[in-house]
Amino acid sequence: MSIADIEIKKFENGNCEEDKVFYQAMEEVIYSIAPLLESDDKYKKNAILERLVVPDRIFKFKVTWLDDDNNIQVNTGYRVQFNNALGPYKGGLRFHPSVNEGILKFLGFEQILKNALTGLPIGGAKGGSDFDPKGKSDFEVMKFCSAFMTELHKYIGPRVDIPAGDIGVGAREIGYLFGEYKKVTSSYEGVLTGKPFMFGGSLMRPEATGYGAVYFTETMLDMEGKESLEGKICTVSGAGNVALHAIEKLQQIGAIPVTCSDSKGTIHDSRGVDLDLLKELKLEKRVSLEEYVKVHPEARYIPVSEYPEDGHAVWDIPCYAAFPCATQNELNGFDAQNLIANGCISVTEGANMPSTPKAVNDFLSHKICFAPAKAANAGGVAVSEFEMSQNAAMARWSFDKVDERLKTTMQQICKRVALTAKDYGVEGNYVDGANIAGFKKVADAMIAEGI
Ligand code: NDP
Ligand code: 2IT
Repeated sequence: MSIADIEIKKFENGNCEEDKVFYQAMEEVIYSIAPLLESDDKYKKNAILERLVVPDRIFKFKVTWLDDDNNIQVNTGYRVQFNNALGPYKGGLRFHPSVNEGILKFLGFEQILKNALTGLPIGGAKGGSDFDPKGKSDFEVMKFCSAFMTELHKYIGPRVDIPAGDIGVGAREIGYLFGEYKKVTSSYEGVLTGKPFMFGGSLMRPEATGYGAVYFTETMLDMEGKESLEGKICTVSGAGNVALHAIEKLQQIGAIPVTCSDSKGTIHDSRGVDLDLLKELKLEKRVSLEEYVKVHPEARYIPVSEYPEDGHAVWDIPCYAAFPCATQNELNGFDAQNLIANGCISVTEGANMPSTPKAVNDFLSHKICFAPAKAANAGGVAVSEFEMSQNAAMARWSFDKVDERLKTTMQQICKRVALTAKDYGVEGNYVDGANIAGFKKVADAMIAEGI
């Protein structure tokens, strides 16, 4: 039995249904870091793994609010403060009906290692609620955000824990959350990132995750001796913050993104996605992608119901590089086989853990350049940290300065990950490289800080 198998056995008992995604994230890390644990027994002596997989604390609270028909609504709110060895707790808030403690533990755990990879002084956290912003009026979203922050403000602070956005939480929600925080604490401070620019948000924070994923991919392709993305067909899933800005950056560098998707269906526009239309539909009107083909009847809309249950339409479309940017486990073994068969050479995870373990194994065994989420989508949280720096210094950085720093950060992460993989005998495996490099940084800090 390998060292990784032994470690995994220890955690198997607590593996309930809700914790499945958390367990999936943890298992990948444990297998990756086996060579590190074998190379130095200080990690075992200090019980780093046992300590790292248990959150420092989890807050769970009731959120009561009044809808537009004056009905009382009740949701559950959470904040998982996972690890602050490297800096204050940092990570997004997700508002989606599927949110539960297990999903937030998976996201918080990934966030620890992702934040470590940025090289910036930030720990890992995640939070959110089972509230569904879809179909709610602005006023209802505001009332929910106020009620959520009435409780959350007790646990956060600019030097304690700094939330940001994630699925269902963008500038609108962050604005309402900030307003309530200000009201209940009487203080005006950088307690949230992803704020609108007019009250302390960083330029380029909205673009950062998508742009960063493309910067990472360009560096990875260059290091692996592959052709660049220029002139190449790319497929992107999702139609939210990360997907829209990945598409935008791909277009800027001369690639041709031909797809996007939401929870109801996929758009395939072989001439290249109309980004202005997409932004109008998703950011302003907040409607289904089905509307896209009313303006562009030559594009194809494939509803989820018309595609076989074991796969997703986006990954059936031939491409040079794929960018899953929607949600966890959206790309499975069936999809991976489709991508590989159709000649895809590169997969970059814009979303958190969008590929199932089977898909990841298939990519690695077929020598696909595979950029795992905790490295490839770290641009969002990196620019969040830049926002914290600007707020603390009462400064404003220009768009170009943020962009330059984001690009450098993504290049450095990519190189560190590739180098670590090489050092531990798994050259070209960015999954192991990212897990080992991130874990080592946090673990060494935990050891230095004592128990
Ligand atoms: P958004 O809420 O802006 O967009 C999410 C998109 O994904 C929407 O198009 C949504 O479709 C789609 N989606 C959500 N759930 C599903 C599903 N079950 N099946 C198919 N499509 C789905 O979120 P973000 O773009 O911010 O986040 C996307 C991913 O990126 C998440 O995994 C998030 O954790 C990760 N991420 C986000 C960062 C950020 O800075 N925002 C930073 C790093 C990672 P619909 O509108 O129909 O629900
Ligand atoms: O998953 C992520 O990295 C985010 N949702 C962004 C976190 C942040 O604090 O900016």
